[in-house]
Amino acid sequence: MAKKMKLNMDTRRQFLRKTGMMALASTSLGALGQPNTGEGVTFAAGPRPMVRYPGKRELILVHSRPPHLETPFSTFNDSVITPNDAFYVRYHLANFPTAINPETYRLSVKGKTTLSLSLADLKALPDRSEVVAVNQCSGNSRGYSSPRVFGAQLGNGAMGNAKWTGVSLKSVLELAGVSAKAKLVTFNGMDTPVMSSTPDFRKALDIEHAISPEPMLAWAMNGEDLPFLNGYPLKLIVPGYFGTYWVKHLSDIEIIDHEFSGHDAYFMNSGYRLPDNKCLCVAPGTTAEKTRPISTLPVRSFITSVESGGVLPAGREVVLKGIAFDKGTGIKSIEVSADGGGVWRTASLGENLGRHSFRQWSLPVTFSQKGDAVLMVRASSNGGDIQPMTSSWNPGGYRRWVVESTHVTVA
Ligand SMILES: Nc1nc2c(c(=O)[nH]1)N[C@H]1C(S)=C(S)[C@@H](COP(=O)(O)O)O[C@H]1N2
Ligand SMILES: [Mo]
Repeated sequence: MAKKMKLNMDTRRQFLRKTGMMALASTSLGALGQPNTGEGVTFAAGPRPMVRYPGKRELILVHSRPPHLETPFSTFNDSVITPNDAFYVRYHLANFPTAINPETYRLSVKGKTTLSLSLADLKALPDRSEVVAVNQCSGNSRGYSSPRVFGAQLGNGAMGNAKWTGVSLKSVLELAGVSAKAKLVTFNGMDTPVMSSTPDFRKALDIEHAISPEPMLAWAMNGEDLPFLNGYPLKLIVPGYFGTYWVKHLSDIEIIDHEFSGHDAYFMNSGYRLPDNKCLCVAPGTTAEKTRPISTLPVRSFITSVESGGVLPAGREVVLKGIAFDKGTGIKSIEVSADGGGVWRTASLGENLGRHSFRQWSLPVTFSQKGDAVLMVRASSNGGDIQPMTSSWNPGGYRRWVVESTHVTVA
């Protein structure tokens, strides 16, 4: 107990010191953020500074109140698992916790009965499991939306792949008791709005989804306690679904038998929605008549071994490497083009860490000519989806789904 108290004090002290000092001490304007994709897109705000928050290495600052930090893209080339200190951070509400005592923390679960579970209670449940899964923000890559949309101008670093340890949501819901009339399960974290006019950040899952085997209550990430800024001490993991459902600092779960409505249902009923049609898109500049909540991850792939603006050698073999992922059907194949989409060659797939994980790929190529080259990667999923060559548009700039281009110089 003493150790935990001390850890908690340290976390708090460190946090206060570092957040207080950060603007003065750690903000450096020296480093550039993401380069452009080569599609002629630049970020409206110009170069983005690197910042260091507690428990984190230097990450790209998107904004600071509340913290919104992007992972530098080169991280995804270094390892298939995103390190805890490199994992991106996103909050909506400025009043987020800065110190949490693991001894007094309780998770409230309202079903037929109301439970108040400690971390020890959760860790003692019998169905502990692990999953490697991608957490991707709905707005990842929004900065490439064309025409531009409102919202954080994100590069491709609002995603990460980690091994999550916890128990199934289902087991905890069943402990509380699920009535036959149950319709939705709502989730709330410890962060709150500063002004009462701002809605709280709450999310909901359909009861069928909530009691399916996949959603998990996780206390560990890559074998360690969750990083504070990624939702310590407990986070909802929804494999295959966008990060908006992965509620951090989870404190309240409620099974309800009616619609989720009112002021605090804003992030389900107004935010994080897509046009309700087959393409989930509208003509640029227009709005959809009907919308639906954003849900699963489309299949995406990236080249990680070289970024736009990079230089590759002519006349000798270079191994192109990258990652791909989808909503959990798994990656079936990867094709790579080194000539802007003319000739496509099949890449080799790396180790399979599970169908929700990043899947690494590699392909040796030899460029015979010097000059500019456009590299592309296209993933197919076991579910039968393939990345399209052109992107569609939606007002939120959510769910980017297109074959990405990497513009390099061969020299
Ligand atoms: N409590 C809480 N949980 C939250 C959010 C939030 O603002 N508050 N933002 C959500 C969104 S939109 C994203 S993209 C992910 C980001 O997870 P991370 O910060 O752990 O990377 O957290 C989700 N969970
Ligand atoms: Mo998000």
